[in-house]
Amino acid sequence: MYAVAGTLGRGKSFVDNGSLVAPEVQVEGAQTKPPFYLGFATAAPQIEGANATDGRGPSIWDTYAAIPGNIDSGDTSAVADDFYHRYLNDIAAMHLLGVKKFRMSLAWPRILPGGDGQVNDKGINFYGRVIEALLVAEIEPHVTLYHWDLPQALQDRFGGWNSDQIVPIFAEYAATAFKAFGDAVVHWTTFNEPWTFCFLGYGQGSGAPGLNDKVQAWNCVHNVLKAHAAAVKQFRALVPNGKISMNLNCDWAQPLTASPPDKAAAERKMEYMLAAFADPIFKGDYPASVKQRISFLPQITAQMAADLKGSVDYFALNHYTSTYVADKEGAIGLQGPCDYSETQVDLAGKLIGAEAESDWLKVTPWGFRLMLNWVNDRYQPKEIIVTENGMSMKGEDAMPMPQALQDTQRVNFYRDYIAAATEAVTIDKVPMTGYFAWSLLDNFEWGSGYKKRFGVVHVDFTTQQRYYKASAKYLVTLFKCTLLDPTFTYPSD
Ligand code: GBH
Repeated sequence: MYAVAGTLGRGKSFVDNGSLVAPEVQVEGAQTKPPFYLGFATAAPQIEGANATDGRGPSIWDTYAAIPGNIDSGDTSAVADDFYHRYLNDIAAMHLLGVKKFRMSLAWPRILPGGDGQVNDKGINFYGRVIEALLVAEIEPHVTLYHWDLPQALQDRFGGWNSDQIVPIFAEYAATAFKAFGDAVVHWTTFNEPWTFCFLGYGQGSGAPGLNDKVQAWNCVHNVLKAHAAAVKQFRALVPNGKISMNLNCDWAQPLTASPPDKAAAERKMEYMLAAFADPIFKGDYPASVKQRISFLPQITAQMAADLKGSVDYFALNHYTSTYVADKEGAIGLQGPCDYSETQVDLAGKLIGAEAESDWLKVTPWGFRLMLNWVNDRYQPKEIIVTENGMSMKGEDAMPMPQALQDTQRVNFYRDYIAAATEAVTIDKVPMTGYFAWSLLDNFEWGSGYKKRFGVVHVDFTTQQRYYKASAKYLVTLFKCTLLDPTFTYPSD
């Protein structure tokens, strides 16, 4: 392990400024530098491990993962990538690759083990060290406050995101983080993918806290919006020069046929998945399609609308895939009565795109361009940053090492999605400025455990050794990062 973070980038031990040569990467197609920057995205509960170390409290994902049957192969996040102990090596590796942006999340249960009250100095200290190492390595941290790891105590006390008691408590946690790291970090987000944690966690039970209640899911949406506004109020006072947003995920909804009802259904699906969050923020109310169908939807008051106005400085979009959507009267979906059905096959029985390892993910780069345009047309944001995009390569976990490292399907995925986004920027004039690949490392992929690999760096979970995949080389070459180590040997302990 590099002993002194302060020498990263300036130390003599591993930086050879005389050999900034890009490696050969065998890829067909465009090699022009994209018109947006590259970063790598991660999340605390998927990489850190050390769940009981230095005073971290339990999270709802610890509890959920401990229940047999919830996670494939009975995996848990207890060790994950051991980033808690190996962060310097992983940061050094990014530095060698010439990577300039890194998206990470803070674990709320590390900073406030019980959710509120007593701050855990060791948690603050850990993130202080990570952020300092990133800055010394000339990598800008983009920090997410909440990537699904609610302190268990808050779920137990009042039902977590189902209750508006969470609002001031989240704002207190946010203020703690802003005070600690606000002068070092410019780019922040409050929440990662509230659609996912509200509807899968509270509405369907396929994520923590494992509840199956649509009313709670929509309460979660509402309380997340309120908590976001309350946190941003703190942010404006404490980090006046920072930029903040909320990471929203959306699949592109392609009408199954060209019929007007199917087109309207596809639009409704986008409204349910994305506009349910973005409309309140940008327009002050839930979309009409949602309000008409969800009888128990909480109301956005004039005060809440005013608090949400101007509460994001850039649009943070997570995007992976597309589905076909058809009109279907009386349909009940994840979010309640939604009057549409979704499928990944067309009328001829053909898949919408090539399969990945994750069932939900089909390779549809054309949908990315349409998705970016939909966001731009509806909200006209000043700036869009794509905060996640990536794939689990089909069959990767079962492949022998050399084959797994030659991850051609992932390289082609990145090539084609980045080309689609480039067209959105250069031809359609979408103001997308940044692109974060999900993910730096193979990691704890929630209910799928460790077997669905999204990293551009392979992690051997037995030894914790890391190995670059071809996709890491491809991305840094495409973006013409200034390579400090053209041989790409991972920094060792
Ligand atoms: C992101 O979610 C997450 O932010 C990240 O933590 C995660 O590791 C990464 O993507 C890769 O999955 O199983 O049919 O119910 C992406 C959006 C939304 C995709 C929920 C999977 C589950 C579909 N996710 N979806 S299903």
